[in-house]
Amino acid sequence: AESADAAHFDVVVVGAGFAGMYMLHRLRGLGLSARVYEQGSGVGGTWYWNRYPGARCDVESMQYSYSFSEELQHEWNWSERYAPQPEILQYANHVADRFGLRRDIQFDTRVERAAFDERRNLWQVATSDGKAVTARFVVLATGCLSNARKPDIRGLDRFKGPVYHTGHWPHHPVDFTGLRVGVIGTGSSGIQSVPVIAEQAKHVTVFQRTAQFSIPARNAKLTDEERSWFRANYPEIRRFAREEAKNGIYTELPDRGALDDGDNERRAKYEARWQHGGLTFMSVYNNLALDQAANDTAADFVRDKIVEIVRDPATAKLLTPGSYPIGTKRICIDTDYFATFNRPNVTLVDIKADPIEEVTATAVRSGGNEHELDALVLATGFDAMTGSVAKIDIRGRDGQTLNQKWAEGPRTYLGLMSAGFPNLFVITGPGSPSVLSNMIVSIEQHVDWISDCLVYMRDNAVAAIEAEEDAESKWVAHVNEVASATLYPQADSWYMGANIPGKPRIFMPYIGGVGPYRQICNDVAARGYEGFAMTAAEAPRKV
Ligand code: NA7
Repeated sequence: AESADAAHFDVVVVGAGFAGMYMLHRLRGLGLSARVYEQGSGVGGTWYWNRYPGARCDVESMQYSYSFSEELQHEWNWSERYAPQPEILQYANHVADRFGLRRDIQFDTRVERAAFDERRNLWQVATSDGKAVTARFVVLATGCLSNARKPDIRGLDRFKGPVYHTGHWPHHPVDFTGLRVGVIGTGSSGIQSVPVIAEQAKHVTVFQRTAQFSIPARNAKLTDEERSWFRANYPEIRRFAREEAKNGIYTELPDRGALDDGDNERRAKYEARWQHGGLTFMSVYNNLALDQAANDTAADFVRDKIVEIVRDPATAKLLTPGSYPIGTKRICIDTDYFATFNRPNVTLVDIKADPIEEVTATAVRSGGNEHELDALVLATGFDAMTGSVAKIDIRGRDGQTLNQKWAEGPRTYLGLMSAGFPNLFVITGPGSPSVLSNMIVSIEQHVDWISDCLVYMRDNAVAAIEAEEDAESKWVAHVNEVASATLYPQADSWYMGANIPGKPRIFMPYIGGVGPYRQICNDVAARGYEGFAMTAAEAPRKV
């Protein structure tokens, strides 16, 4: 509490989502002073902003939760297999209260500028409340999917009715009863919200640019038995998620490729996972992300399901994805998405064939057709992974900005630091498994690594740590090389920055797997932070 008014902190953390909260908790444990700045009025990050109808995590609740506190994981009762957004936000608030985090978090405040003072090895941080503080370290816990992007659609500002973005949903309840609602975008957010909105609205018009693959969630209430099973098995489940799972999720690891099985056997396996529901559909086989022919078998299975579910053949055809390998855009997890198009009050509009020409005061016009609407929902996604960082004016050595440095795409060493920006850490940054993993597993790993690094620096009287250019270049090359051995770069995905006009096309996350990645990070630390340059603190002068 004392440090609240001080102008200097050991660490400034940007963002009070799951990354910022755990970082703060660890810093406290190390006896370091910290201030967290959060632009929202509460904790939770992406779960604070994404309040759209039907919002859920696509990782199961019992796994999408912190593991750092035994008590926490035993006392919190998740109600459903996939927690709805309000419950995840409640959990974030519970964590903030339980660990007394709020007293070091300043809400409603953006970090606008951070400049490194090379002479003093200090960051000067300016915030939106007009104040300035200094800190030895800055940690960017700014999140990967929290920077909602408003699309450049002509006339959008002229629309008379309300316009909502799924990623920036109002705090008050939105009632669509009796309204004609247009939803633009069919990624996870569109796919989760359309069925819920369709139950309430008079009519829903879905504007689809790219048809997406989606797997049923099979959401259900969690039973006491299920919760107990998880709790009893948590040590192994968490260990597996950290060390063995590619994506930080406890599941069976496939030992066969899709083409190793005959047609019937393969179909039966896909069917079993389809019935089970959720993300593990993509780990039926070990080569779905690697081999086009293998991938086709999974894609065809899902295509057949869509045709089975959707009654109108023309609509079914439009909803059938064809332009990219399954899984290379993030797979969607839905509840009744495809079946929703059997409702009489839901219409699908193909804006690939007939792009939106403009929005008028009362309609969206595409292909010369006016679709009359009372409200618009933009489910158009995020400037992912780098968008929130890019909004901050970050200046490292020689006044170079991070945006200048990342103009051709983000460059990091291990996703943790960028050369030329000493004492600046990123949590789940580009170049780390991040969005290809269970985010909480990756967050905990980064926060623990950074915490250990700070202890090392303290014990060894190190004033500044910085990624070396050479190590960074090698890491960037490695990240690219691993990605290009997969089918992922084939899709126009937000992983590739392809959803933002003008954004460099680079596969941003590290696809080598959370287990191997953790090992690499641990090895680097064990070798005295290999690839990082350390500046010694000046020895105290003798008097
Ligand atoms: P996504 O996955 O980026 O989806 C955005 C959707 O909006 C997608 O269907 C886009 O079509 C569409 N889109 C984007 N811009 C436009 C414009 N200008 N006009 C028409 N349609 C557009 O975002 P989500 O919020 O659904 O999900 C993001 C992640 O959050 C998700 O993967 C989970 O990890 C959680 P496109 O496919 O680009 O043709």
